[in-house]
Amino acid sequence: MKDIITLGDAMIAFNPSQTGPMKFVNSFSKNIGGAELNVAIGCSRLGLETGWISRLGNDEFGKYIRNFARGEGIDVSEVELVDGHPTSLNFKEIMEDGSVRTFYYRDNSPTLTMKPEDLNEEYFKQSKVLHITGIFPAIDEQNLLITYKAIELAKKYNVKVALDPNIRLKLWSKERACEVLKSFLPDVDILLAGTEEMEIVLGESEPQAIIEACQYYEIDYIILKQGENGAVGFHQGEYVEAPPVKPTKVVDTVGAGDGFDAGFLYSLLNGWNLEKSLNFANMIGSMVVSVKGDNEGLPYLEDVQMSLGEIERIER
Ligand code: KDG
Repeated sequence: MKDIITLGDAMIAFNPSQTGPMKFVNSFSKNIGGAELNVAIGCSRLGLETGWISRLGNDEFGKYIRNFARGEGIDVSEVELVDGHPTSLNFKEIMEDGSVRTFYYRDNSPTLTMKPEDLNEEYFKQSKVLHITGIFPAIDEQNLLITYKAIELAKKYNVKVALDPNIRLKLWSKERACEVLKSFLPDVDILLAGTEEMEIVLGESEPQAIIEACQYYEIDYIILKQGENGAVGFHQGEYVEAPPVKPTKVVDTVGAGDGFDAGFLYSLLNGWNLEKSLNFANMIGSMVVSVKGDNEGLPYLEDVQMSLGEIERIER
């Protein structure tokens, strides 16, 4: 049985060895990115059983990513290496203040070789949560059809659907993102969204107004990530505001939302209340931003417990 399964494209993420405009950066380190894979890594490090559905290029980078995911304890039996589509890439630019720009090289993503009928029904039957984001369907219309099929299978087998809109305007327009993400909402059980993303989807910018609008879609958990302002959540009439956790240092904000998602999904599967879940997820988000890389800062369970002061840190 899997706790969480995810569906998405992953990339080799080239991180600059220095801050400043990318055109003047001379060396990059080879890392791995991909929002859905990041969530699977985060969940796996916390101790959940995870699975990732994807396609990678049948090349050195594809093999590297698959091995990495496998090494993180993620089930990769639904990840195939395909010919004719090189593994996707992205290059990051990080400025002194920690702000980031990403440059994608993924027009020919290996996931374009997938079809809705490639989804393995058995995989869904044996899972508790399907985590999807707006990135995979933004890559191509075919990926959108695969996402709809994944949702259909999740509903068929009573698998909870978690959605992080993860709106990437380099991949689609605001109008298209709004249209597609709205079409998912009636089937979403757990919404893990940035407040500003919901402004694009629902036209509301205040948490209370967003929550009200989401109730129309009968979303069980409505969670709004507010970055340095913490998070708010709504579940069965209970509204909780969770304060932010100040990171030791902001080095790289990419992946913080994925870390938050992993923390929240872990909490949920452990039956924790909303307040404890939000605080735990916020802590992970703040831990991720203090490490360079999309998933390098994702903590193991004991790291979070130490940061929350629940267990003692023994240095030597
Ligand atoms: O959420 C982090 C992701 O944005 C990053 O790992 C790369 O998937 C990625 C994307 O499409 O930007």
